[in-house]
Amino acid sequence: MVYAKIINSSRAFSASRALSQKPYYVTSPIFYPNAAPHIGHLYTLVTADIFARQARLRRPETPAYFLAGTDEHGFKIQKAALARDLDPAAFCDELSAHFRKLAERTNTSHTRFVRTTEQDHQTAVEHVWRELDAKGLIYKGSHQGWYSISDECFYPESQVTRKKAPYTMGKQQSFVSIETGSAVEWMEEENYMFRLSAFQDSLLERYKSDPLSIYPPTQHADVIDMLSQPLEDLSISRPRARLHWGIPVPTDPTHTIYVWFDALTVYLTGAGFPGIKSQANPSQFGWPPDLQVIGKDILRFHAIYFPAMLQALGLPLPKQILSHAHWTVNRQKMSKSIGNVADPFKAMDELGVDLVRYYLARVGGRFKDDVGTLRDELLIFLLPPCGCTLTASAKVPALHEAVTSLQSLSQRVDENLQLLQVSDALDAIVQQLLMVNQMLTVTQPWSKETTSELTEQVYAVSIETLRICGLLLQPFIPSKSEELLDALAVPKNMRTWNQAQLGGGSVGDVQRGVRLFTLPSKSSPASGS
Ligand code: ME8
Repeated sequence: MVYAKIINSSRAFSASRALSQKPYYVTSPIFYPNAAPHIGHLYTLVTADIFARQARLRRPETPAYFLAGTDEHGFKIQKAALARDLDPAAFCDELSAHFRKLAERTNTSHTRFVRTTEQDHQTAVEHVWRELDAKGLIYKGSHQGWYSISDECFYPESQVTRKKAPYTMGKQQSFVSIETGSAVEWMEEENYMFRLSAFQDSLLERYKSDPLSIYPPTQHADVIDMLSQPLEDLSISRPRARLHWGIPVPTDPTHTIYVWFDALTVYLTGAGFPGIKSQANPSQFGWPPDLQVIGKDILRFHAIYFPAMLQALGLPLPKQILSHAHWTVNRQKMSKSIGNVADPFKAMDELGVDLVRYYLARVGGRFKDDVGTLRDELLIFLLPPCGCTLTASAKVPALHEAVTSLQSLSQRVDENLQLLQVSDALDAIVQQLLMVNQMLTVTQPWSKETTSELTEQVYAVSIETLRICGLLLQPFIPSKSEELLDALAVPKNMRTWNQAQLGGGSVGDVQRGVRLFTLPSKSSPASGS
């Protein structure tokens, strides 16, 4: 019921998005370069890329910024570098390059790839710290709790459980996070704290009043739940003696800034912060993000910590978060730390970039364990017409059905994307192609028994379908759709979203799309015999 309401309000929302003249800004999380990337990272990148590309097609005259990058500080990286006996900076240089290569190989259209070890990012983080400090929102306190190095965060007592080591009769046990299963250790130290609790009410109010701000709705509800419990202040520094790999606290070099405080600021770095604050029109650089694509594991950081930091800075909040599920192996999250990963480079070597992109976008909502089923999914396109015998009277209705559906296709794809339902958007295009395939089977334009007028219309509809689907597929499979549009001789300047309308562009010398508007009525005898 709640979701029905959301969908109803989506039209107004779409209209407001469509009218905004601000550059579009989409972000992916910045990845820990503690090990090579896996298919989960690629999924996030491809999802964000689909939105960036679609934004450019919808408003070709307005820039669309897309931030990606690597999150290079913190215990996790310090530990991983130590394990390889490498200096953390050299370690990050090597691993960050893998993530950049992944983004490039996959054809993602990011406009910035920020490494948190870059100077302009460090400047932005220091600026945020100083500003919050000046506002009295940072104080020194003694903090204790269960810290997970793998997740780089503290967990409250209620979120931790004992885990007995196998075959030790319970004599050996460790403590783990209930949510992620990651090992936690007790830490007690003096930290700088951010007054997160001061923002509890305003954030709760914000999410209650904006059901579209987090997708899916279950996660929107989770955030409301989290904000309905008492919110503790956040520890945002570690003693430098324990954590040396990070940005020093500008006012106290014996402390290192907490890696999440540092990492979340990257979204501001990517939009030109702190320079944007002094500009007359800061939104010209894209701020705030229109969409933040994240895995559900980092929802709390993006839906609570970062918006609180922004409210503290007096900056507008990101408009929407798309919090996706995880790719799993044997029901366990695919993870660099566990090592149960599927290699995206191998998948792309074997299957090609666009096939992998297609698979991720199409089945992303359903989450298979690996990419092994990809070929099966794609076989559907290669199936020959079914060859079943159909009556002549079915011919014109099949044509009508295909045309009617084609007329509303771009709107349906658009609506699904605006509702952040990527796989439904792609599915609508695939269903249209299947429908036209079926139309060809039914109308049999190659048969002598089909009138030449109907044959011509069927071919025109088929080509128009390929043109429109080619345009709409651009965000999902950019190379293959380009090949298709080139083959159809669709001019490069006629490949925008607006042109994905029936009769909205010329296809080589096939100008017959116009005739589609004068189709015979469903019951017309022109249906062929
Ligand atoms: O959390 N399935 O980095 P990270 C789907 N540096 N997506 C997955 C996935 C899986 N099994 N595993 C990872 C961090 N991802 C922080 C982020 S942002 C300021 C800092 C995707 O390398 C998913 O989007 O552990 C997840 O949120 C992201 O990779 C980050 O992974």
